[in-house]
Amino acid sequence: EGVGPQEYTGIKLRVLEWSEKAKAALEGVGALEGKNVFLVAATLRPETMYGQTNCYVGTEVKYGLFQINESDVFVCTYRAARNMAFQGLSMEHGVVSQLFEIKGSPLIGTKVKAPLSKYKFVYVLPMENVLPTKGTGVVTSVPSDSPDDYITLQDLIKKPSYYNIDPSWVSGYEPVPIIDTPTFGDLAAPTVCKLKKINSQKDRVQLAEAKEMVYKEGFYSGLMKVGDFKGKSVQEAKPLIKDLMISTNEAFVYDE
Ligand code: A2H
Repeated sequence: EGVGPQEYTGIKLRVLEWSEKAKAALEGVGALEGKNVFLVAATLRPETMYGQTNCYVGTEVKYGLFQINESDVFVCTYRAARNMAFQGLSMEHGVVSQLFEIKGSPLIGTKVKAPLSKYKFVYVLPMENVLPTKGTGVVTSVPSDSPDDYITLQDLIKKPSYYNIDPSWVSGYEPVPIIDTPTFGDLAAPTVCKLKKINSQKDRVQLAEAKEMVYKEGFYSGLMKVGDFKGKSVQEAKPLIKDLMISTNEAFVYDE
């Protein structure tokens, strides 16, 4: 980190139904009526959005609901909302309009619509290593191509009660083969996690190595297996898929 500006793609995951706890907490926040509310995830890999199976937040991370424009409310960290306000994404330059503050924990179990995903809806789930100081504090999960996302999902499948989640929020959400690679096949993250015998999201060092291996292989040798740019290389498809989601108002450029 700290090597200069990073360009992320902000992905808008529309809230379809709040969790029971979020519903209770947000009761009486009248400003939400008639608004589209989105959990906003920051990604470096927009071309992987076809493989989204869920969305992660940190249970202890503080989020806000921010009025972004007439129609949209974003859920992200205050830090990210402030950056967005200085990048021309708010109604008034530099002005943050926070409607409500809420921790990650009550957001768990919320149903959202993930753009380009084959799943009609996905759930908001807990991840231990979500940094409040990076991106929006919301991570969209692509277990086929991100070792962190894959191993966290495995943890949740193995120990739903420990993580306080309903098993139905993870069952049926298999990793989706979206990118073919010569070395690790079309489920690169699960393959590398198995090769390196990574057991849980607590194996930080191993995971960092796995992340590097999968990222390089996908970026330099990956071919899209699905979607609008099927057959193209990952390098070619990345900006095209980013622009496609921007054109449908499902994504935006976010720098930090
Ligand atoms: B990436 P960098 Cl498929 N805390 O998106 C922890 N991780 C975060 C985060 C936060 N607050 N905000 C974003 N991220 C994740 C997709 C993906 C990502 C794939 C493969 C690798 C990968 C799906 N998750 O990242 O430190 C987000 O996950 C590996 C580099 O700014 C984001 O992109 O380099 C990436 O980390 C940004 O990490």
